[in-house]
Amino acid sequence: MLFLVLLVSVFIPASSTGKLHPIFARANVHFDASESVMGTLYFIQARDVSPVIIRGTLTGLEPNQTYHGFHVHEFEVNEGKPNCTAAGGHFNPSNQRHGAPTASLTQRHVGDLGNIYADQYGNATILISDPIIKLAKGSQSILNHTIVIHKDVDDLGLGSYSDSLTTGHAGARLGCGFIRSTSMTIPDAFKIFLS
Ligand SMILES: *[C@@H]1O[C@H](CO)[C@@H](O)[C@H](O)[C@H]1NC(C)=O
Ligand SMILES: *[C@@H]1O[C@H](CO)[C@@H](O)[C@H](O)[C@H]1NC(C)=O
Ligand SMILES: *[C@@H]1O[C@H](CO)[C@@H](O)[C@H](O)[C@H]1NC(C)=O
Ligand SMILES: *[C@@H]1O[C@H](CO)[C@@H](O)[C@H](O)[C@H]1NC(C)=O
Ligand SMILES: [Cu+2]
Ligand SMILES: [Zn+2]
Repeated sequence: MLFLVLLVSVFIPASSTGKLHPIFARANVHFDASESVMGTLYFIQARDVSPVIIRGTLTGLEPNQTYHGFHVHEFEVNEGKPNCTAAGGHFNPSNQRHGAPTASLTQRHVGDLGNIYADQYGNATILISDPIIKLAKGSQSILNHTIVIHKDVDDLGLGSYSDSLTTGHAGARLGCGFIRSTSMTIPDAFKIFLS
């Protein structure tokens, strides 16, 4: 319910918070080096100052593995059969350390979205609101970058591994998808983001 209020509020114009001008994107997520589909993610930013909301379902994750690192990585991948290694490192335009999604811009990579939770069947329902990634033009825009799902949990930079401050020690790349700008009607957006 709280989220519904938040979501409706981002659709309602208020001159003090910038002009309503929703931008949408989607990512067709595939297993690494495979045509096999993991799911579809939708992104919306309602106005320049709004958070980006990510909604979608991913399936086929290993049952009972629970948390999986979830980041925007730097480079484009093929949309039909992605090579997730080719996505490069975390999207990090302001050259910061790896961190938690709740951290400020100087304490995380722009692409650091933390973890997604997969249930005992290996399905993950994603509903994330992030204030740092953008769809609007600018250095923090994730359009034309790639979302990556990892095998292991992201330690948010708090672990003592050598790669905790670069990758969160999140391990192999299970799947990924290129984040492409897309158009959507407002009724369709309500269906996707309020379902
Ligand atoms: C996947 O991308 C990596 C990094 O760019 C590259 O080294 C590797 O050869 C690629 N694999 C295939 C099968 O193209
Ligand atoms: C996952 O955990 C549930 C609950 O503990 C268990 O019943 C199920 O067998 C587990 N599934 C696998 C594939 O390990
Ligand atoms: C997991 O997702 C698959 C694919 O969408 C679906 O067929 C299955 O019913 C889901 N399982 C559960 C328990 O939600
Ligand atoms: C994304 O790529 C498309 C096609 O190459 C290009 O037209 C568009 O300007 C790019 N968008 C951003 C935000 O880089
Ligand atoms: Cu990653
Ligand atoms: Zn990172």
